[in-house]
Amino acid sequence: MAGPGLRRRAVTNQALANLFREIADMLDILGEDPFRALSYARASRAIEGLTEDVAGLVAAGRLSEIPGIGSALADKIREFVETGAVGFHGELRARLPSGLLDLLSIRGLGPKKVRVLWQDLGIADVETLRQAVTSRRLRRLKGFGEKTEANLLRAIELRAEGESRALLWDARAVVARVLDHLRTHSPVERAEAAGSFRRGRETVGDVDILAIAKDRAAVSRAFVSMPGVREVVAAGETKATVLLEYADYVDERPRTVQVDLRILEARSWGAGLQYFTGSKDHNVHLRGIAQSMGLKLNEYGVFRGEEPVAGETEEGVYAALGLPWIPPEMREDEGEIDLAREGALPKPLKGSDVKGDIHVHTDATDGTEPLEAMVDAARRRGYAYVGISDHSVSATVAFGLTADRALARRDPVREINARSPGLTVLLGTECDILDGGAMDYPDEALREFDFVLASVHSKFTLPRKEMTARLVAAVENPHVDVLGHPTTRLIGRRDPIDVDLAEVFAACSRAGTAVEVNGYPNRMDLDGRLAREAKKAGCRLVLDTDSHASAELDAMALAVATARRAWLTPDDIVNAWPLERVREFFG
Ligand code: DGT
Ligand code: CA
Ligand code: CA
Ligand code: ZN
Repeated sequence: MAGPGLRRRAVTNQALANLFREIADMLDILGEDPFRALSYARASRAIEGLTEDVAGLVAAGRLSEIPGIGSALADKIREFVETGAVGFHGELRARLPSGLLDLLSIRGLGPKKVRVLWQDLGIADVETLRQAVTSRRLRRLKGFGEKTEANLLRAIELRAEGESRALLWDARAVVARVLDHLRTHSPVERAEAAGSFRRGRETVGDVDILAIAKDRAAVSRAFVSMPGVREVVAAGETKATVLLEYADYVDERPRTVQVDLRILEARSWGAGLQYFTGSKDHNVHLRGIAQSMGLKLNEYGVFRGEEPVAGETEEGVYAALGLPWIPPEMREDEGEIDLAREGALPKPLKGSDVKGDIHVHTDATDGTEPLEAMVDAARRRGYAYVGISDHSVSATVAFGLTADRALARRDPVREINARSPGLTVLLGTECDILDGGAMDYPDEALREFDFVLASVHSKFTLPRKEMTARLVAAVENPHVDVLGHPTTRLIGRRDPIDVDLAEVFAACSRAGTAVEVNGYPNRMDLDGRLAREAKKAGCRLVLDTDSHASAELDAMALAVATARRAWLTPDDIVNAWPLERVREFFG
């Protein structure tokens, strides 16, 4: 599992960039010298874009190579590298109410607006802001209006959703930490994660861990004394609950997630795993089936009267109900039980069915590692091919490439392919879909790439009709092979665009354009339900990671979980095919 630890260099630079960004914001909120704020904001961006460790630059006395870093800022950087903090940052922080900076995490609020809210209405945290919005007190302020109020309310709700659930990617890291701790520091005989995590939901409310052990008290003790436990909510012999600290992968903010541990009897392991995996609706349906067979189903087993019929294994529990084992990702009571009874469950996709990843960024645009490093990482995963898809020119925030510069990479790609058999590098592009549905590169350029991934990165608020026409036009372009992250939602941050996906899927199906399941931690776009719709509409799908660093190639596991939630089979998925068939599909 890739965690922040695997990209240490980026973390240190990112932490300093975040700190400078916060200094700039605080200077603006306090209404101090705007030029000073600007220089911190610039420095923050410069540090974020560095490909070298800032600590290394300090050690080598090379700070002056960073553009826009004068001697005052250089002092602050050295202070940060030496002490892990910047005193000036603390001084500013002390001048502001403690919850005020949280307002900046609400979409649509920048430092200037936060200053007005604070100075004119005394709003200093998210809750008071919510109250002010619902009692319509903001619309009287200069620069705010009814529309702003409505947008802010939605942004506050989104943030609350994001705060209350952990990303599946972060939950994976938490589960790995917990299981590893229990296995190395307690006499646990068996331990697995259940709940929404095991079902592969894109976010999880809490993490459910199940265990078997003879010495239960020892396991429970080890659990509540794990590193990172912020609070012990309950500590019993069969059940314990803690709040565990972790850092959100995407914004690196410190967060907590609840973790439940239940210690089961070996004879109930399968029944407990089945019960605590859920979903609740799936379980209710199963209990109905059990009753109709004169059986009782609960977390301890399947019983006829007092007589246990099954419970030790999950397979046994399903078999006792006349069913084959159902993959956890399908357990949402959306028809899977009937299919299972008919023996018609789709064969679930395995991670090893995936033969390549074709949404990968490099440091030529907004990735953090060079082409060679990303290719090596793909090779280590055993892929047959990897598609490089850096941004097109319109994506200026992502350092988009001109068509010439993007196509100039044909030579290094050819060279890598010539000297390394086994893995084939495909040169693609993640080309922006412009407002009207035209592509950011001309057709003459698009036809030169091995594949074209078309994505929306701007103008997210077009009205539904225009947005639908925009996407339909893009997927109908004969050079476009894949529609990237079709809804553009960012979990906890940006709602999906308003678009008639049925119409877009129909167009993809007609045009032979595949649809992406993007596994990037806060995208998960399409989700399982929409990916199933796409399949029903006759579309092929592509499972991608949108990696910006080699450790993020692990996000393929999230795309695979989503594909299983969508009941997809290898034949539906372009990058589960051998290279020759993929090339044919891309034409
Ligand atoms: P989450 O944590 O909100 O992302 O979703 P889950 O599904 O992990 O829900 P959670 O942690 O409350 O419970 C884990 C599983 O335990 C749930 O999926 C099904 C089972 N479960 C919990 N409460 C009930 C219940 O009242 N009835 C039934 N049938 N199952 C339950
Ligand atoms: Ca849960
Ligand atoms: Ca739970
Ligand atoms: Zn993108």
